[in-house]
Amino acid sequence: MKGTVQITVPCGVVSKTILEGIGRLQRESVIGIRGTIKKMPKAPRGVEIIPEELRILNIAKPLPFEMRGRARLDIRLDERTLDLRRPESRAIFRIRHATLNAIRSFLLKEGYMEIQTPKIIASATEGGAALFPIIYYGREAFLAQSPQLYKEQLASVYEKVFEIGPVFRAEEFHTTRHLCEITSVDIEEAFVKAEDVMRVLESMIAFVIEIIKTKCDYELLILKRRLEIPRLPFPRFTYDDILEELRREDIHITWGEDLPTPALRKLGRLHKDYYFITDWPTQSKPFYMLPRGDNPRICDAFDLMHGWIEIASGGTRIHTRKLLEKRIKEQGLTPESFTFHLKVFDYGMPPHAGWGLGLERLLMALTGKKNIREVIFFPRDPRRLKP
Ligand code: AMO
Repeated sequence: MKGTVQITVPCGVVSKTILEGIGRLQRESVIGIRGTIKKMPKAPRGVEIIPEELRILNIAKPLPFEMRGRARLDIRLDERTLDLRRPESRAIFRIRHATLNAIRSFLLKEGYMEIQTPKIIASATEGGAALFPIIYYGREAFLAQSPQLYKEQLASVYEKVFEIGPVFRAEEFHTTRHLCEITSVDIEEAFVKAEDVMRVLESMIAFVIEIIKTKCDYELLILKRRLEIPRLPFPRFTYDDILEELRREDIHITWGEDLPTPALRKLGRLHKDYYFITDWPTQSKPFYMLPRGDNPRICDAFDLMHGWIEIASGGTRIHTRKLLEKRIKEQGLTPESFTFHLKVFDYGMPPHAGWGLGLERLLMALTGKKNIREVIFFPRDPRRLKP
């Protein structure tokens, strides 16, 4: 049997040594018990143990917060390992474990090969401001914001690749949905377009939910969370549709801008489940997204949303060197920093597409947690570097 069980210590039945020993214990102390199991319908598991032998392995000090009460998140995070013993936290990370397993088995079944790309890199991919610089043997280097360039390169060799790994974002904001270190699930595939990888993404989400519903029913119960398997395909709206919808709600966004938080909040009230936003302005997306042949102001990029939160983004990529160099310059970056990447495009780069999904953002959607710090073991944000 696994989990919690009630131990009852009736005076006059158990020995004096056991009674004294139990009296010395604090919550969360580590003990071993040998005893008789008795039926007890009122106990949480329907049984209780009457101890005949008690072994005290380690006595805990008084705890900094009440394990079954509602402690402030920052206090819990200061004592994260202890916090993880709370049934709710434990349930979240069981779901995280099952989610990762489900993602991996889905992508393997779909024929993607698992890759690992460097996390110490030489140049930005998602915009320079959000990079952590490091000193690498006297030279400047950075922590990777995304496996973007390497996954594109490896898709030119293996056609279908995926990576599950850490990425680092030097975020300036203090929000409930941003962290500085996250786990990113990335795919990249040759000879396909955005729409093809969007189908992979939505099928993967539906598969993950199906698995969580069956394998984590106990954890969902603890979190008081009901999950529905979403219907496929997910709704698709263009960026222009969304701007128009927001305009009707009296929120006016200049064409070309990203969607600010109040607009996202409004969208979340209008669309509660999963949906895609497609056809983004080229200027609002990274340099590697493919501009439309008929209208280069728009690119073949998409975001996957859940309510007001962006879970993933991706698109069709540029696969010719000339256009890629032009876009790098237009985004204010220097092509020389990307020589190692650009030259791969000289040797036959197939058309390709892919996406990157923030595991923690998906877990917020799955667990219903409102703060991203709840769904990562040891969060890193601008204020928190420990524990
Ligand atoms: P993007 O920068 O949109 O795209 O990141 C992909 C997904 O990662 C998650 N994410 C974050 N989660 C928590 N905190 C953060 N600071 C944070 N930053 C990003 C989001 C987001 O949707 N290379 C592209 C992907 C691609 O085109 O393949 C990229 O990195 O869920």
